[in-house]
Amino acid sequence: MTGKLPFEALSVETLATRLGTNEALRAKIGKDATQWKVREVGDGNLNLVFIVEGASGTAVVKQALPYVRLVGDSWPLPLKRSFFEYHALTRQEARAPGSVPAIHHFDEVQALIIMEYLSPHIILRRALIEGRQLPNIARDIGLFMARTLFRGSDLSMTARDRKADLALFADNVELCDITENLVFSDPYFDAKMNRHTSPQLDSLVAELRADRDLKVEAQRLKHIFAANAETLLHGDLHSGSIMVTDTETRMIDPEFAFYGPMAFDVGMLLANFWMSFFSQRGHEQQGKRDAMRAYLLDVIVETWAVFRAEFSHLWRTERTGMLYQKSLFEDQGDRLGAEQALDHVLHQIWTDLLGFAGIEVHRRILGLAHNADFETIADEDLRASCEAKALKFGRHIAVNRRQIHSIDEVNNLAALIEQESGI
Ligand code: SR1
Ligand code: MG
Repeated sequence: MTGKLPFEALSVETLATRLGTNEALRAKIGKDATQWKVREVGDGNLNLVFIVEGASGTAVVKQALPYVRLVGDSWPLPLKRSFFEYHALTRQEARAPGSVPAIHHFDEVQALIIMEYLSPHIILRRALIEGRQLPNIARDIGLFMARTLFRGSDLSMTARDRKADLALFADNVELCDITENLVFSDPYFDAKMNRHTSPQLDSLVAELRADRDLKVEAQRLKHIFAANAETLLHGDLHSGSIMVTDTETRMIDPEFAFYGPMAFDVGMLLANFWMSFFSQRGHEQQGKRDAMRAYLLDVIVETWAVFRAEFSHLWRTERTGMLYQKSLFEDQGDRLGAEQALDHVLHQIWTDLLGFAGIEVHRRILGLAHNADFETIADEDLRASCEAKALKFGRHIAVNRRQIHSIDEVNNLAALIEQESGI
């Protein structure tokens, strides 16, 4: 396939013919394309994902479609998201080596990325639904977030480089627009594509949509999301964007990458752990989930601790950007000043991440894009009960985020709400 042919979506039937001359793919999986076995495995909301197995290896071919796969061609979406995904992956690999799949080839016109086939990795969300306890995820994800968020910001980059990147990713308008609407606004009014478990949640949903404090807070968070171009975000860092084995963790799918507030990635990620926590009761028929719930709360504590520790380490050792310059602090013998500033920055991330986490929980239950943690609970009353607790929790942490001081406080609240009956 040459970059000059116009875009055409691949299919299981056409992939080998169309990519049979692609040198990068041939080198990875074998030159005889007649031997290739192709499967389409995309289960996300947006793209095609093929696994291509040849005589000497396997690779993944991910291709964007000119519309939202979840909804269909009535919702057009630019192919250029593949460009942003490719550029985000290269930056993430440079800033947090080994944390993303290796890229073998990128074709901008065909909006496709040929990348490493991760095996035996599975999607983290699926592992958590199955009740699997992965020992390394907190450390791996905490390090990934600290490294990518710190090293993509004015704390580390030269102002010129960061501004060039800011300009590059500023064009990811349509994917930001999805987040701006689906995460921050749609859940809080009767938007067309919203859905929720009904009738069980109807009265709680009406209550939340009439909740002025919550709506104002959601809009303040949207304001921060849109106006605080602090660092290159993954932009969609939920448990469906992470692949795991018992020992390995890789972040995938950064097509929503753009310059935004550090707290967004951290908040979205932790929200997905809290949602997994609230959904466990719905999966209990496959075995008691008390240990799994305890594990998830531990993962949340550890992720935040690792993030803080690594971010602090980078602050002390790699603060080469224009913000909080060493010339103002350490070089003047004022190490305490640098630590004071670090506390301010971490405190801001903490306060904002609680807000982002709260509304991420809401949008996965009230909006268009739900998650399998709750969706796979077949008993609708049980599902609604898990969702209602998560909604209550989300509301509390979003609205009270400035008054909450520790992760233990949040986890205690989650445990308390989870044990309530009659919700
Ligand atoms: C229409 S896209 C819906 C959601 O899927 C993606 O994974 C993002 O989370 C987006 O909000
Ligand atoms: Mg995705």
